[in-house]
Amino acid sequence: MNGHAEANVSEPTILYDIRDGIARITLNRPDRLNSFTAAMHGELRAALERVQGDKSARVLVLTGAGRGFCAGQDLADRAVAPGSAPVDLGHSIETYYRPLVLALRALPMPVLCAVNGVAAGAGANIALACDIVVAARSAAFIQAFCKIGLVPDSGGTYFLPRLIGSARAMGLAMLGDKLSAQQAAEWGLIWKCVDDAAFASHVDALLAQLAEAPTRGLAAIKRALHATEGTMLEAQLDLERDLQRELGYSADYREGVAAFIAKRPPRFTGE
Ligand code: T3D
Repeated sequence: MNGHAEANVSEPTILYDIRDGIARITLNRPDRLNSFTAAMHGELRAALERVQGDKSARVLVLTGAGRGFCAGQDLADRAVAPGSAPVDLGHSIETYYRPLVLALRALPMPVLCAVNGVAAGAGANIALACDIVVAARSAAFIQAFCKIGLVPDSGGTYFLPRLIGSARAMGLAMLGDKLSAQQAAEWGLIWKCVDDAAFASHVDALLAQLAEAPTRGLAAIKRALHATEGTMLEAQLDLERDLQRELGYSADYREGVAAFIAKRPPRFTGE
């Protein structure tokens, strides 16, 4: 059930595009600050499967249409008014948010989140699940869950203390304050805050750089850094050895070394 009529029922809630190795996914419900409906989750999942299956994709960017990035769950997508039948939110997390976070983390390429505007609730934490987060100066991050009696989901309770420490994580999660993009960058929650006027060109430059990088090497970096969250030093050293062995056989490694020796720019193919 949707409490709001969509502005245009034929408008896709997810826009997908791939060009020059850059896959772009745009959350596209701008009038509702790109909040998630079941339909949008379905379209997003299909788009992520397209990226996964497209051998030409070497970087993914996730962003939002309009003035917001994503306001989390669409609170009007189903009836939760007092007196109505209770909703099983565990089912929603299991079906939609948990697989989404895991899919973003597992993609074997860098995932850049271009936070163009406010990121609230699950919208904030889905941004944090991406590998590199760049935010426009006018954007903000809000752990809005406490305002409606919920716990940060989509990995929020995991990412926040790891990125900014438990004191700040607890404050954000319990108070639900708006954290400016600039403060988020200063705290180490995100990679960078960029002036609005320079945001699009900055994101494009990063995407071009990532799309021309040794993709397998970047995927291995992602895997190794994620693994530190559950391993001890010895296991991590083993993983680094295994990844390095694998990458040593890659065409991009050979190209990188040959380019260095020849003092010319490398031409990586992602192989
Ligand atoms: O439920 C489950 O399945 C479990 C999973 C939960 C995950 C979650 O994400 S729970 C948290 C849900 N999100 C929120 O609680 C955030 C709600 N939104 C806000 O607090 C504010 O909209 C913002 C702080 C994000 C932005 O404020 P502002 O003043 O810039 O914009 P606005 O005027 O509030 O919003 C613009 C429109 O978008 C407005 O509609 P209107 O008045 O123009 O018709 C507003 O109602 C709508 N909107 C914004 N967020 C949501 C939303 N509509 C539905 N659901 C939303 N989350």
